[in-house]
Amino acid sequence: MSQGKEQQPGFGIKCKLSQDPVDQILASEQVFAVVSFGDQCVASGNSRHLQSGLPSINCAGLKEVWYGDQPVRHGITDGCYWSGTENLLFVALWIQESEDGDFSRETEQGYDRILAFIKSRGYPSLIRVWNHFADINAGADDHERYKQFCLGRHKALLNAGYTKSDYSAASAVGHKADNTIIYLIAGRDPCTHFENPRQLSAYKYPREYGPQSPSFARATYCGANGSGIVCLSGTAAIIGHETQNEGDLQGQLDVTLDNIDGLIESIREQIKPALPITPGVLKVYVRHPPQLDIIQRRIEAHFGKQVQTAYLQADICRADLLVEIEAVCLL
Ligand code: 3EB
Repeated sequence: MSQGKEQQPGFGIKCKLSQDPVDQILASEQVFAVVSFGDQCVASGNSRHLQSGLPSINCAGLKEVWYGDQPVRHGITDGCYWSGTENLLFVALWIQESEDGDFSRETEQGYDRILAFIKSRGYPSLIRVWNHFADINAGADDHERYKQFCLGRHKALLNAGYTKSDYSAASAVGHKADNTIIYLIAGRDPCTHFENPRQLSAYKYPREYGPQSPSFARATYCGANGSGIVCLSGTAAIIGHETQNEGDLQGQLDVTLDNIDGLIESIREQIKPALPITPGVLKVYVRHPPQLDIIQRRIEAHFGKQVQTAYLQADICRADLLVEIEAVCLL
């Protein structure tokens, strides 16, 4: 692939972890958003500062920062906290649950709103979506909140005209805070989504996992001329559609890391970049914080200590999963 081609402006999106103060980070006009890791899941007065409700286990004041390559415009419209460049739009939305509300319906309404917003602004293409809410494993059988979430998300995607081929990389993990947050990156132009050869597509999961299979892709590539980013979805110890190594942390890490390697290799074969695809930032969702040491040792041995990694306390969407890993890869 030839290098040094004129890149379309606005695809120079980057993700980094930082412990700098929020105000200092936001002093840059090229910052789309700062996501603070902590136990609050709330909007702040600033459209570019998000609190996701997931605490870092080992690093106080850690933040995820998304940068563009030109100044962003930003604001708050219809409950959507947004920032954008010519090609990319970053949007966050919080949903306040009512006491006796229907979580599936509330999810659908939140998604309806955020999808309508990205469409109206001219950025209909989903690149990466994060979903965090409380008590993800609460509720029996089909009433489990993750399953209710999957129903609501899917209805809204359907309402807005999105089908399987439009599904993007995503994560859905639980926090212990009050509100639901949905945040996403959307693009003006279509991007490329990938599945994992080791896993059944989530949208094809059989009925035993709930009334509505989860609507997401295993990875999304957004860029041009072989540059850009590849976002890997939250990845766990699932082969085909089945959880592997229940109750066995090392065994789950083995499968999860193999899944990530297999996914990256499959993407590389398909987009054939001149350079390898390497994780630049990892987020590791840890169900039991006392297991951090084992997990961290394993991740550092696999990816190297230089890869920026956030270890976050979170409940994984299947009660039998202990750990889930997502990545933003650079080309
Ligand atoms: C899995 O592979 C684990 O519902 O958006 C991973 C990433 C998972 C995203 C989602 C769920 C989601 O099925 C769970």
